[in-house]
Amino acid sequence: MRTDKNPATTLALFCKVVDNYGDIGICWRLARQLREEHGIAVTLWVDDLQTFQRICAEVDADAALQQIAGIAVRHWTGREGEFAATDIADIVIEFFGCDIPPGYIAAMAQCGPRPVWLNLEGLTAEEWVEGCHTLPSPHPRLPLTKHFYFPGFTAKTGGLMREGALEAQRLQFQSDPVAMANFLARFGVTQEEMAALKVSLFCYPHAPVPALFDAWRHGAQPVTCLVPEGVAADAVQAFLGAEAKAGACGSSGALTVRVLPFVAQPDYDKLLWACDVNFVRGEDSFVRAQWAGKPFVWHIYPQDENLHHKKLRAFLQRYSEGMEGLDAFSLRWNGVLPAGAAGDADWAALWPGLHAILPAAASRAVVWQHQMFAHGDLASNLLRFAASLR
Ligand code: TRH
Repeated sequence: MRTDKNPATTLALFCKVVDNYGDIGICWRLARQLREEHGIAVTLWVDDLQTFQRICAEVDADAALQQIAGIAVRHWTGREGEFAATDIADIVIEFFGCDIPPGYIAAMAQCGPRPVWLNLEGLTAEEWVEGCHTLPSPHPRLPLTKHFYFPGFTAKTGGLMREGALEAQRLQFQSDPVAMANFLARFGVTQEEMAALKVSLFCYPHAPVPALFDAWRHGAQPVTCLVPEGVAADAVQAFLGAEAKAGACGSSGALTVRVLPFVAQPDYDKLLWACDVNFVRGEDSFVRAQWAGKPFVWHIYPQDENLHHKKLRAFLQRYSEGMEGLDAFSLRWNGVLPAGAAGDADWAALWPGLHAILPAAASRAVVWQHQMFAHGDLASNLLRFAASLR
């Protein structure tokens, strides 16, 4: 294989958009970083171009093949297709076990040398990940071995995705109040709203948003909640008494809710950097909130048999370090009842509990960030592992 510094290295990344934006959000970010920072010629295979378009406006939802930011984007239409060995990339990544076409796998077996084949898994803070990271999985019939690759929060995992220039960009933005004010003003945020506690809100529809709005409304501190269009739409609509479309805004008591457009990924980072507290969800926004160096609350993607409760607790165990206000709030935000608890959560107490520890959470966010920096970044770690297999 050519080295990861060699622009001729080719990589195919297969992404199946199961639900929401996270899968394509992660794959698109990874593809760009591999191309821009490592000179890899990336082909991104995506089955749902319409969802892709929401986070990247340049996407043509009808194109079988298109070039965006130096990346070949192919519409992945199914399991059919015949491929020759010359079609196969040096590194083949299937995101989250998305089952690449059998014809592609058959052609991989014809290659000499064989491509590196990785299954890039989802992020979890659970300990078992360390034992499974980089494990081989030989193909039952063909002379091919796939390896599992896990992102994670420890040195025994692949780390977290982070662009090389991200931290410098963030620090520059956050040290420039005019740039931050101009950014927020683009969405109609007024000076008065900027002076309040600024909260970005990205969560799944089942989050107890109405109860939180009530707590904010009756709280002592003014809160400006910036919510992307389509997020918590019912609760936002009920609060505004009007359709929750971008540009809509309303106030009641101490709370102002403003609906933003769903912005492109780089602007979403700026939103996180400009807010005082970020509510994030899934995987990618959850990681971006960690790079923002600000307090955040995670709404985890729900899984069967409440598997996500375990994952949430595993993360909080690593992260929340004595911040009971964050633990209590996060568990209730995710519908996890603390042992012995029953009935409705008391949001009028949970919010002040979180609010009181925000200074501690801000300090923790910075310490955590530096701990995570020490593990390098996922794209570089992954390429180093791929090179070691050849
Ligand atoms: O969209 P999500 O809920 O994705 C989830 C998770 O990835 C989960 O692990 C997966 O299994 C499930 O989908 C099927 O949340 P996530 O991961 O935060 O992805 C959102 C993406 O959208 C992220 O890349 C940030 C981006 N985004 C924008 O670009 N602009 C915006 O305005 C907002 C709110 C988000």
